[in-house]
Amino acid sequence: MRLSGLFLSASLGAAATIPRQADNGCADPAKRVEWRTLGADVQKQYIDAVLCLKTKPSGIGLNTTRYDDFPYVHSHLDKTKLAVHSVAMFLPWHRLFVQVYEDSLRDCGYTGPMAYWDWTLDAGDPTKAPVWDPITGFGGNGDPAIDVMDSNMKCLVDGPLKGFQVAYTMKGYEPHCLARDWNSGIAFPGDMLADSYNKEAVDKVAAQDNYKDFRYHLEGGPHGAIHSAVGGDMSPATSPNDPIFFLHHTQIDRLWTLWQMEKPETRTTDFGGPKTQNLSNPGEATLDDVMPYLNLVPDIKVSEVMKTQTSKLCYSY
Ligand SMILES: *[C@@H]1O[C@H](CO)[C@@H](O)[C@H](O)[C@H]1NC(C)=O
Ligand SMILES: *[C@@H]1O[C@H](CO)[C@@H](O)[C@H](O)[C@H]1NC(C)=O
Ligand SMILES: [Cu+2]
Repeated sequence: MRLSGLFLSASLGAAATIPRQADNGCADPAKRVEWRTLGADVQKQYIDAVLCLKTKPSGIGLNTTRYDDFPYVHSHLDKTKLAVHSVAMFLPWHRLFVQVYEDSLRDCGYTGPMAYWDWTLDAGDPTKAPVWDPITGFGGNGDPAIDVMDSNMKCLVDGPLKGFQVAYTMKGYEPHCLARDWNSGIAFPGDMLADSYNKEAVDKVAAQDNYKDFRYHLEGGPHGAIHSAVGGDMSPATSPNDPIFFLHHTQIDRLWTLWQMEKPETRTTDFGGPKTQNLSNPGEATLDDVMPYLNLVPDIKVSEVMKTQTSKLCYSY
């Protein structure tokens, strides 16, 4: 099921008032797969759809492209009190964000499965991960000689995304080349913080027995490590500038889903932790909290996306 059709009447800032529905709307869940299993033809189709998003108009009234809507929304939420990181709604917020991106790729002709990057498979040497392939992947590290923004923004020099222009930095509208800066250019090349996202690290996260601790360790551990290790545009809150963001966050969603499926009766309703980033008074999050999307899709309650096989979302891993 495609999500966009359900959300035709976005109204400014309004919370979704769609009543909770019985979970019988997902007869045929779409299976999401690891990037390296797609095969070269489907990988090309995926990346062609990414490039296509850069040719479509914004869906939220910006003067930039559909692709740029994603880093814009993601970064603007982090500048406001409506934080979606370091708070309980980190996982459900990104779950829907990734779904909206998938729907956009489909509008651009992508017909293959939604793909994730299972970085545990590459923890031995993350620099050799198939996602960086210069022909079938997203290209590799940025070139230190091309540091256009004078701030660890090193342009890609290979792959189909070479020359990919993104529109936003944390300062606002600042068009620039897509940049990567593995290990911030300092640590030894093969490392890329892999100890934080190898199998042992992920097993430790998966061993947490409640949502609050699971979210905390997943976000601060493997999730944050990949953002830092890739560097460049992947480091600031404009990180959806790098299309690898979405393969990374599909993997994060996968780990949450697999954790939920271990005890579906309790874990598909287990939610909690800080509601806001205010350390002195964070408040306690609830399933009725409304997640903000700045018109990318209508705002929606956390409870609506706790399961991946409903009338709203319909996929499996
Ligand atoms: C697009 O909007 C930004 C402000 O967000 C502005 O700085 C920029 O000049 C605009 N670009 C064009 C081509 O109109
Ligand atoms: C954080 O919470 C404290 C205590 O309720 C409050 O005084 C303060 O204004 C809050 N800070 C922000 C930035 O909202
Ligand atoms: Cu994020």
